[in-house]
Amino acid sequence: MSLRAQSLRALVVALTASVLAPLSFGQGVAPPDGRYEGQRVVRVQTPTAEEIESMRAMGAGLWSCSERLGCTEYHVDVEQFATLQESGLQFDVLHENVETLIEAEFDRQQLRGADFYDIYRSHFEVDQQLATLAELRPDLARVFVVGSTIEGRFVRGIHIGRTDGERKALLIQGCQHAREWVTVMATTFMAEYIVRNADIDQQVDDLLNEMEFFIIPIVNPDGYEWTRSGHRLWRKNRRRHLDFNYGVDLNRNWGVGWGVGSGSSNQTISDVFRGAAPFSEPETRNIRDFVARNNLIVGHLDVHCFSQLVLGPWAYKTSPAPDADELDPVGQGMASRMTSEHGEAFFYGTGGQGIGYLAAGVAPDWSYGEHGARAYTFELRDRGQDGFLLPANQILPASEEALAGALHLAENLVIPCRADLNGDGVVNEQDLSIILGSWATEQAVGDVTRDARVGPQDIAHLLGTWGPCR
Ligand code: 0X9
Ligand code: ZN
Repeated sequence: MSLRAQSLRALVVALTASVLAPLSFGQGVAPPDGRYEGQRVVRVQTPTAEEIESMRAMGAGLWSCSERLGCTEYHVDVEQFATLQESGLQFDVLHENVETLIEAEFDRQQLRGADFYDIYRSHFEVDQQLATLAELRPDLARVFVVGSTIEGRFVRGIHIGRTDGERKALLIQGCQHAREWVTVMATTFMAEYIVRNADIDQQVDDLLNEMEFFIIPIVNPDGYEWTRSGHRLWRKNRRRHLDFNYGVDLNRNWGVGWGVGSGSSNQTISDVFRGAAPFSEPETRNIRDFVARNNLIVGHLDVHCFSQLVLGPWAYKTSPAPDADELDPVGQGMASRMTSEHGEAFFYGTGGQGIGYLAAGVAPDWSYGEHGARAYTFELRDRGQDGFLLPANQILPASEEALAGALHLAENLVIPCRADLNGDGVVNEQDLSIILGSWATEQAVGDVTRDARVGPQDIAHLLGTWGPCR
């Protein structure tokens, strides 16, 4: 090869490598590099703001999702631990070494031939899994691209719905926060369960007659792959700021409640940095535009971890949502369905109460405030023991809990319309006469309560949902 051809080839190789570099096709997790060596996880008694302030002054890293009055978990290095010991604050050590937890996670990730849900999967593997599901049931499922990220990755989702007409839809998304690995698996699991059980599980089969699902397992693939390459506790996306800090908290970047009060930060270094403006980030903008194009989205589930909570609007203020009467019982119902799954307790609350702090500019506040969607946050397992480093053998039970909650929401999205028997968008006397007719002739069409008979209970249901059907 001539010298010129050689250097041309080198140039092409270098260019290709630099274009591909930010895109990860890999499947593995980077081996632990000692970055978290010697860090302890401690649960500190924080009965007043004073203790929280001392921990801040120490520079301790937050392990729990937020600082709470009562107790708060932190990860502290050796020096901070020594300061803590001398401080007189009350605390327990939950883990002696964060690095050991990350090593254990890494070891498990090496399992070969593991079932998909036995280990945490890469962005690439999740996309492959969605494609496999779509191939399995082309009549029911297709992969869609929501848009791309700052580093040029595609954000993909799966649309599950029968093709014989349009129906109301539930949007489910995971992994706005990079380190919340179990949310990637749980949302993929939901998609898989719905696709594979469409004709087997009666509840799913019935639901698909009435609605569709859009499931986006990884809203923040740049951040997710960053956590898989060694920065395990990274939360934000990977925007580079002019001051060389990185990242916007995508769940502070949505357009309702953005920047209000103390529920986010204007400091680029903060883990809850809200971005320069609402929807400054492609990851949130893409979903905003996607929802605007799909006016049938009436429910929205934003899946996070950890704390075992279901949270309803509002997150940015303490006042009750205008539809709290309707939203709260459904939220309670989800929490109790999730609890029943494996006996792990889940609780329902709204921003101020449930989680103990206000969060401004979160996704469900936007979809509820802007579109009237029934919108909730899930905080999956656990309650702080392993936190974001949830052992992979809990992926399946955590996913089953998430699925149970999501199906309960889905049920409740369609219930108000079950009595709209002629499908004209309003429950009225015409539907009543259909029920009366089917009661007389013993036809199933009037069985809006799905109890295998037509009777007064169906009329009561119809009267309860009288009027325009959401
Ligand atoms: O702070 C957040 O964005 C969420 N918690 S997390 O630990 N996963 O980061 C909670 C959002 C709060 N949402 C509501 N209160 N609805
Ligand atoms: Zn989160």
